[in-house]
Amino acid sequence: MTKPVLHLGGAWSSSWSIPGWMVCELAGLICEERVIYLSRDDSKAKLAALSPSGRVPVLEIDGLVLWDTFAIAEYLWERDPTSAIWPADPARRAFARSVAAEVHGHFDDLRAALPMNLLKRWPVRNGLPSNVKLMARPGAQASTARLEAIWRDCVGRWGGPYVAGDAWCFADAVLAPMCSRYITYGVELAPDSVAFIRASQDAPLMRRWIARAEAQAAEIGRDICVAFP
Ligand SMILES: N[C@@H](CCC(=O)N[C@@H](CS)C(=O)NCC(=O)O)C(=O)O
Repeated sequence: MTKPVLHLGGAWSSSWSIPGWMVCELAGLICEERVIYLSRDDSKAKLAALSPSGRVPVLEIDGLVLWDTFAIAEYLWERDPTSAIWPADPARRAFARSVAAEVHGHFDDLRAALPMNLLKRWPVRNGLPSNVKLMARPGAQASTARLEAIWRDCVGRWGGPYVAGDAWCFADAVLAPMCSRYITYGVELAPDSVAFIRASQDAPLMRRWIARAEAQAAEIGRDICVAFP
């Protein structure tokens, strides 16, 4: 059987590559990983050649091309419904799916206001706008308030530290890049939000992903990584 191929962007800035990679890990899928750095002259052509949407992550598996993180998650879950992608308990699973679907389908304003960069720390250098200005961008405050309500609901219902209790699932993988933004830009949040974010960024899969970003920075140059996006 042909080995599945997972196409990813640069680890420090490709936010959707995080759940794309993590869901393969949660499924225990052994696959070949290929990285396309998204800011290069030939990036668009490379993406167009492999992805119908021109975006990553993309998983080639069983003769199929899957080009969206949610589609990848559900396909791998159907292959093995005992995997850790979703909680085993139906109520937790329904809740986790609701969180993942909301975060997957919305929050474009926040993604634009606070671009993900796992290696950058605010302030990086003089001349960049302050995080106060970033948080004044359209929708940033309202989206942050909604995320804080989601995190509070997760911990209130299931006891934390993750979305549906103490087992990391796909919903945590979808939230992880959102959580990282508040660390990157040093945005002050309520103590319970800080605790949720800290648990998310300290989770074993996230630590492995951040280590990958560090390794890419060592190879490409940290200055280049913190300058993009
Ligand atoms: N809804 C898609 C979003 C994928 C997406 O937007 N990927 C970004 C990278 S994080 C991308 O490939 N952008 C193309 C580019 O920057 O040229 C998913 O869930 O996979």
